[in-house]
Amino acid sequence: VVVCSVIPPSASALSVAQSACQGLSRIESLSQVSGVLGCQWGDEGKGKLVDILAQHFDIVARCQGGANAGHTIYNSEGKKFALHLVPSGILNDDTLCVIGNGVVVHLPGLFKEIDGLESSGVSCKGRILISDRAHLLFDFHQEVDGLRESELAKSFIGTTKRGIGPAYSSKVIRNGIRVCDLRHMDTFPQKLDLLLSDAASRFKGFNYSPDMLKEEVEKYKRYAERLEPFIADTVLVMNEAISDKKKILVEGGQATMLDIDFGTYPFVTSSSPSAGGICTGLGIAPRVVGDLVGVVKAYTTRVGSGPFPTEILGKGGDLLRFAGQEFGTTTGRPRRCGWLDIVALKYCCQINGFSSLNLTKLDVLSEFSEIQLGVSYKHADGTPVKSFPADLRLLEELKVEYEVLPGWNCDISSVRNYSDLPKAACRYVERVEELVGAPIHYIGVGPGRDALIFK
Ligand code: 2SA
Ligand code: GDP
Ligand code: MG
Repeated sequence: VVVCSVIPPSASALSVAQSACQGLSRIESLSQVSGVLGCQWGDEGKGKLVDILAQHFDIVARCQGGANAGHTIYNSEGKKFALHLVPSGILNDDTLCVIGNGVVVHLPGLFKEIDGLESSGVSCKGRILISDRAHLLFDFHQEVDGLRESELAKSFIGTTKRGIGPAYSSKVIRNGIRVCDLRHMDTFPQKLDLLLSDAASRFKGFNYSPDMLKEEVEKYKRYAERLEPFIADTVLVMNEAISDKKKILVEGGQATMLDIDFGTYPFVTSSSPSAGGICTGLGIAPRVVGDLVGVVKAYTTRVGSGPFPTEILGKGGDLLRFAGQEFGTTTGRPRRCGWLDIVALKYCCQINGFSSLNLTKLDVLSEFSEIQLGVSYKHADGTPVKSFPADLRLLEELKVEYEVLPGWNCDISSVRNYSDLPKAACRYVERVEELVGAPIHYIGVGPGRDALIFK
């Protein structure tokens, strides 16, 4: 329950100016190649931070995932944009947006997104480059995604059904079709036929006919023409930009706990949303990658199936979901909600080596008079669990130990200076820093561009 407003109007102008100054120096000190990565199970608010930082970077690049991502951002007039494949730098006129080789690209979706942006007044012409090495994600991959989920019945993953798993499967099994293949329409039908026949032989529910192939080939001839100005050797583009001292910001999709290697497998996505994905998905060397900012919600959400140790079931979860408006940006699905999980966050920090964190949606916790922090895990027999476990059975059985912190019962959404936050809110932020061992440099107190506190 919100009972007071914390900053007196007279203090706010000075606070905003101080915060803006501190923010600028924080942002300007980020290294030439920096990254923004998700620390939990996605939807931490990566898009918002990328949009804000993009004003100070020449290039914003996506390195993995596809249109499963949903990044919600607002421009300075408060107009909302939901991005899926287009990097969140697109609202800044001077930023070049790169879709790297590690991304799986659904062309009909990409063109729809570009058309939507253009009709909202965002010029995309000459501002988006797509790697010639990126793999194409076809409509049939999406159909197969749905068929796989049905086949899994009760153990379904809860994918976005955007065809992500099947497209990465085609890539890894080595019969995928890449963007550069669109330049050879003579061999394209044969390649697509192989993919579609494969799907038809695997799934009874997949109807494949010669007409389907013909139709798809005709569509892709048109797409190939439209895509041509966007295609680039982005490995060269990125490395030349690095030599030219241009500033590059890498935008992660999903998050470490959904990583194909480090996440709660098999309830994960099919790419590498953690630090390693930056190099493999863009073709840049590890030594050029500098600061990585981990984005972490002040609580936890997860969409889809799979383990979630700090999940709040019932009314508490509903309260968080409505307070935080926790519904999927891509699918509209209600997100599962729970308390912040320090064990998972520490594991994620180890994997990525973040230089700082962005704690988002702190404003949402204003609804709670007490806030819980999941600080450690115990086995069923009471012995401590050392780190986030791989074993799903263990994850189901373990007990989470919580620390209870007082809430602040105030609206903090208009605070712009750290020292103007209520004491209890600062205590929460500082306790998280202490437990995790990484500094929180950015604190989100609302969805808008300006709703960011620099610490
Ligand atoms: P997929 O579609 O194969 O990548 O799904 C596999 C798992 O990865 C999860 N996943 C996500 N989790 C949170 N947010 C995502 N993006 C959208 C958003 C999600 C939406 O921004 O809200 O709209 O539903 C995202 N993308 C993939 C997915 O839930 C599966 O658990
Ligand atoms: P992403 O996938 O990590 O970019 O996150 P999403 O865009 O899917 O989900 C985050 C949601 O929270 C979006 O609707 C954002 O507008 C919103 N958001 C981001 N930061 C904040 C914040 O600090 N406070 C509040 N209330 N909302 C935020
Ligand atoms: Mg999202």
